[in-house]
Order: sequence, then structure tokens, then C-alpha cells
Amino acid sequence: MTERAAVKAALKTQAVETPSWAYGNSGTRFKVFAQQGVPRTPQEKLDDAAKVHEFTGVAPTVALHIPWDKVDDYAALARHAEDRGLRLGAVNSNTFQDDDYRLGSVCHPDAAVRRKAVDHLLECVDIMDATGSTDLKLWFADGTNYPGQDDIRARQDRLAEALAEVYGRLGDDQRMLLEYKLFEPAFYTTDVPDWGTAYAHCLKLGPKAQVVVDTGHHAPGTNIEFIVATLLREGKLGGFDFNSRFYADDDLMVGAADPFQLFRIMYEVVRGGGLSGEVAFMLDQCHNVESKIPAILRSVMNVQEATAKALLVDRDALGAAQRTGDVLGANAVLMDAFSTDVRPLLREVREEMGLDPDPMAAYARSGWAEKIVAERVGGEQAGWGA
Ligand code: LRH
Ligand code: MN
Ligand code: MN
Repeated sequence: MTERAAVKAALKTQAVETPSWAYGNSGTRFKVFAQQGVPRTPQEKLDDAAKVHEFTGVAPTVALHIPWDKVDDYAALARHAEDRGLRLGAVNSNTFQDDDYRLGSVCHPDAAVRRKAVDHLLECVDIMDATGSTDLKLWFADGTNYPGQDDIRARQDRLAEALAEVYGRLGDDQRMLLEYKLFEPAFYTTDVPDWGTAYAHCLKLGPKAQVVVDTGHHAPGTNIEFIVATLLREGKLGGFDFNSRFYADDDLMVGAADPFQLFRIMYEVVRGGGLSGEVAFMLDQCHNVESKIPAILRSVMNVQEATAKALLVDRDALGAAQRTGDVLGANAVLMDAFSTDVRPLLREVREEMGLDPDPMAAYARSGWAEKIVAERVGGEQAGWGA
């Protein structure tokens, strides 16, 4: 296989998971601008996700968020996905929406609230059993707002206890992905604020526990690719929640704010063998003012472009420059790949997959956007505050 053919083969097998909540209405705490034609049910979210897969060929799974995607029959929901060429992906838990969680969920000082939160996590594993999903994605809004509000160490103990109970419930082919976030909604301490805390818990739990890197969950200037390299090296990178940030957890389209950072991250993924392994490439975005399906198409394409550039890095030349201490030469090898226009290559990839080379234009021509506006009246809010 030529090098170009190998790059194309890798791009054809990459899979990007889209989040159910990105298809619905969302906004900020100031305003949710409702859009016409948004899905009214989890099934309709899957119908839209099927379009993203149809036009990109690389988005075969959809992440659920419980209870946002609550249905009576999860096996039937999985069949609805299968009928459209999709599978259900990660099940995301939600221990942040109920009034009971004012002081936290699994870290709450009251054992009864902790029990309620853990029961929800166990219910999520039941749902995974029904849907065939392999990943339980955990993000905890737990934390404190004021120094002294609660005992930081005791909260870690409560967290560890809860995680251990849920870990024990996982099936052989299931894993737990623990997501960290610097701050928000808690402003003073967060109970899983960084990769180190997540890693420490996952290490203690065992091989079925891994860390999720949400690209929007770091302090400005954080070297995310270093975290990625380290977690991959330790076999603890479970996946990504991709999105872009200018300021905090903005949840903008991945690759929109800083395509160079996304390239650097994907280079470390490629370098660490994460492309063909078990790393899940998930989007976690909200499209508040832009059209949702086109924004998700664009996001999938942005991941593909960053991946293509990462695959094009001349690793032999880079290694040679690194070994001889050729600082500028090594940097030039990396920048050459980043500066390559990979759009013609990706058009070829799509044509070889029997797809339209331009997913955005193909979607616009398809008539789906007009159809859902005509047929769906009264769409749901995707999540936050719903
Ligand atoms: C938290 C988060 C987490 C949630 C999602 C909706 O900020 O990134 O992954 O499940 O947003
Ligand atoms: Mn996330
Ligand atoms: Mn987030």
C-alpha cells in the first residue's frame, strides 16, 4: 500500500460519535433560541443522526443522555437506530439536573442523595445492557462554592465508593469513562477537576475505567495534547468529548476555535496508536445559533481534516530531525503536515466510499431540512434546564 492509500484507509475506518443532545434546541442560561424542525423525540434525533452518517460515512454511532433520551423500551430504540444504519453509543449519565443535587450527587454529604445518584448510574448500565452500548460516560457536576463548605477529602472518599459500586456492575465488554472538568457549575472546588484526579480514580478501579478528555474542560493555555499523550501511554485514554472553546466550556464546533490544537491532539493520538484502538471520538457540542445538522456535518469533517493532517506527518523525517536535535527541522515537518490542504484527499476518500465529496452541499440538496421543518412542530430543548 502506498502511503497515501494507507492514510485514506485509516480515514475510512475512523468513526466519530455524534451526541443526541446536539440535534435538539439548546442555548445559554440567558436564552434558548428555538429552531424549526428540531427533533421532538429520541427517535427523531436518531433520524437526524442517520443523515450525518449518510453524508459523511463516518458517524455510525450516537451517544445518549439519560434522562434526556428516556424511552420505555431501549431495545426498541436500538432497533430504530439499526434500521437507519446506526448503533447506540455511549450512555451519558445525568446527576446534575435534580433539586436533590444542590450540594452534589455521588459526593453529597447526605447518604440518601448519594444512593439516588448511584442508582441512576446503575440504571444507565441497565440501559447499556438493553442497547448494546459499551461505554458509560460519567461527568459529575459535584463540587463546592466556598472554602469550608464541605470536606474535600471526604468527598473524594464518597466518589471512590460510588465509582467502585458502579464499576462492579459493569459487564465484561463494558467500560466506564470518567470525564473531568475544571469548574462549573461549582466555582471553588470541583470533585473531578482534572485528568490527574480522574486518572487516580480510574487506576484504582481497574482496566475497565478510563479517562475522557473533553477539550472544552481545561484552563486557557493547557497543553491538552500532552495530557492525551500521557493517558494513551498509560492505556487510560477512553475517548474524547470534542468541542471548541474560546473562553470556558463554550461547546462550539470542534476545530472551529483552534484547528491547530485539534491537529496537535490528533497527532498524539496517531503517534500513540489511538486511531485503531479503543479511543472513542465523540462530539459534545451544542448549536445554539447555527443550524444543527450542518454544524454537526462540519464538525465531523473538521475531525477528519485534523486526522488527515496528523496521518500525513512524515514520522521518519520527524524522528530523524528529533534525534539530531534539529529543532527547526522537526518543527517544520509538523507544520508542513498542518499546512497541507487535505480537502482534496478527503473528497477522494468520500468518492471511494460512494459518497458525495461535499457532505454539506449534498445535505443541503437532499431536502431533509425542509422536510423536518414541515413535519415536526414543537421541538424539544436538548438538555440544559430541560
Ligand atoms: C459537562 C459536559 C458533560 C455532559 C455534557 C452535556 O459540561 O461536558 O459531558 O454530559 O456536557
Ligand atoms: Mn463533555
Ligand atoms: Mn462540557
